[in-house]
Amino acid sequence: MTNKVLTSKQVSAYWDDGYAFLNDALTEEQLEGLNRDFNNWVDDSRQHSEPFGEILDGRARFDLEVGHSTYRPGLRRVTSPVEISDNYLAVMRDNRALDGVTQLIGPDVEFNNSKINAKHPGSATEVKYHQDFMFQPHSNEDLIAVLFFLDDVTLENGPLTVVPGSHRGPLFDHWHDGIYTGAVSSDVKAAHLDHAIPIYGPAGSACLMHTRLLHGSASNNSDKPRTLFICEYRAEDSKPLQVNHIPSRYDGEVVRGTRTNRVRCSAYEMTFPEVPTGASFFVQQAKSDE
Ligand SMILES: O=C(O)CCC(=O)C(=O)O
Repeated sequence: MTNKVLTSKQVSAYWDDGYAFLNDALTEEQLEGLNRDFNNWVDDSRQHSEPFGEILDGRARFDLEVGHSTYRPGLRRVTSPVEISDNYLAVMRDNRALDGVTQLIGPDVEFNNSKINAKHPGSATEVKYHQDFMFQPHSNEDLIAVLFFLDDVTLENGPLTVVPGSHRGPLFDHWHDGIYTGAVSSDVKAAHLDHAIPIYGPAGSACLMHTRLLHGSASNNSDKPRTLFICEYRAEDSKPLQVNHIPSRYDGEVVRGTRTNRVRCSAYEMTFPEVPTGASFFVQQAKSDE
């Protein structure tokens, strides 16, 4: 039986607003393990000047931001950390937020993909406004991204910002002038920015986010890091319609409930995204000034 970590008020707020915030989504031991491995990867990155490592489709696993150096490492993305760390794999398979995901879209839940997004102190890295679903069309929209806070997230260190209720609105095109930018147009952004709110809280907490929710995040203007471990899950009857943009050998592993071999379809239209060739979606988002 699933632990009910979300109150019924939080469950209905999730469907109204498109997100839920959960304190203590990680145990102290889990948090320590994740941070220890991440800090080791940051240390490894000091020896590299280009994105390095390799994921299943041959792209780099570790992505570096502009200005990265031995003395000021800028490791901004680790793709699919669950494949190279027992700590990340164990958390992906079992954590308190997954109980919340199961309450929302269960009982049968599959793993979709995972990544780390890091903004080091003073990092210029920002995430342009987008909807995750536009990177990963599925037969229905019961997909949730769990964004685990590996550091305290504050208003200054580049918190996630979300537009509450936008998951109930349109799917916005992420193609502009024939280029897949992985972001909404500047007009769409401008129309929603006033409604965006920051999500912040202590290390170990998590935000559970609907796949259609419009969101982004600004650069880190503080002297503290902001690191997120992002794990995406889907209802087991939500079938992918395109290759996973973050492939891993754990794609489709049932993490709660059972395999039903059923497919459920919802009605929507969109243009297929571009299959990425760069080390992360930061490369796609850099293709436009939108
Ligand atoms: O790192 C962030 O602030 C947001 C992450 C995000 O939107 C994503 O990776 O889809």
